[in-house]
Amino acid sequence: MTERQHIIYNYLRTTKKFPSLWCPGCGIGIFLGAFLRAIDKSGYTKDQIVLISGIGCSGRITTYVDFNTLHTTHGRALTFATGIKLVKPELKVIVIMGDGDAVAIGGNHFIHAARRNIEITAIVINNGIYGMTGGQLSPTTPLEMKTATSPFGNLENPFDICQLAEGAGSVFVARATTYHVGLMEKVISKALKKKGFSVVEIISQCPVQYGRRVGLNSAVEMMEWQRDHTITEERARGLSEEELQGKIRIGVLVDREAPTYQERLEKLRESLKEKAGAL
Ligand SMILES: Cc1ncc(C[n+]2csc(CCOP(=O)(O)OP(=O)(O)O)c2C)c(N)n1
Ligand SMILES: [Mg+2]
Repeated sequence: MTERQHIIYNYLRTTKKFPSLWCPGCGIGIFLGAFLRAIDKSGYTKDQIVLISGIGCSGRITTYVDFNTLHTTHGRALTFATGIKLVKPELKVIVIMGDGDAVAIGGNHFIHAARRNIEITAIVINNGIYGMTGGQLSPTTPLEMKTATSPFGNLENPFDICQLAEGAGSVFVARATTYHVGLMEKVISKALKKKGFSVVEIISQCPVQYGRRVGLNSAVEMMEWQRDHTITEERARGLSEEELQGKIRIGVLVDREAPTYQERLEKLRESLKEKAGAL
């Protein structure tokens, strides 16, 4: 059996669920391949993993993969994940969200999960748009871009998801694109090993709702854009602000240690037990 066949037969719910709902040229399938290869190498069994998603094209991933899965409500995937991690800390809890899901309707939960440092891997598939509902602007849509809800151009500044995660306290933050498939697999593998709240942003192409609005008329053109507008973290380190203008950093951006929520909770439990015992 080839690696590809192994991944397909082992991790996909091949009966009844396919073909997928994703449009031709969508980047989510490329992400899914890299994600499943990273899982396969991680040593976790399917039963040890809980995969949770919200609503949107990205959210559909939980329909197709054979882990313990939860397809939840828009913007609330992290809240379900938090509950599961608290009750079953031995499970590997992974959340997949779209950009709207994670930082528009779910922005509140995103920053507080990061601040809390609960051990969850949060993956945001950022296509810069609300893909599923017809191309409305999201918090990562560039300024002045015309979308279904900004026909004269977007008036709002976009978020940098990685900076937001870093500022809110994530201990691991990384970014890759669907063009950089090898890097994507590597950073997902690292995030899965991290103790604490880890965030991986995947810049992904949506040729149907995004590309055609900005003159990038195919998945290939969009991925060429990714190639030409990114710079690895290693290369970026030696460059000035001016040289970095217009470049998106990819690779591991933050990797630090901090006590997790579960560790703090365990400590509190122990100290309360001691106090109760002393009474
Ligand atoms: C509470 C609620 N509000 C709005 C919607 C409609 N809705 C479904 S998906 C979506 C946006 C999805 O965008 P994103 O999270 O970026 O995912 P994508 O489809 O781009 O992968 C919206 C607004 C909903 N399902 N639930
Ligand atoms: Mg989106």
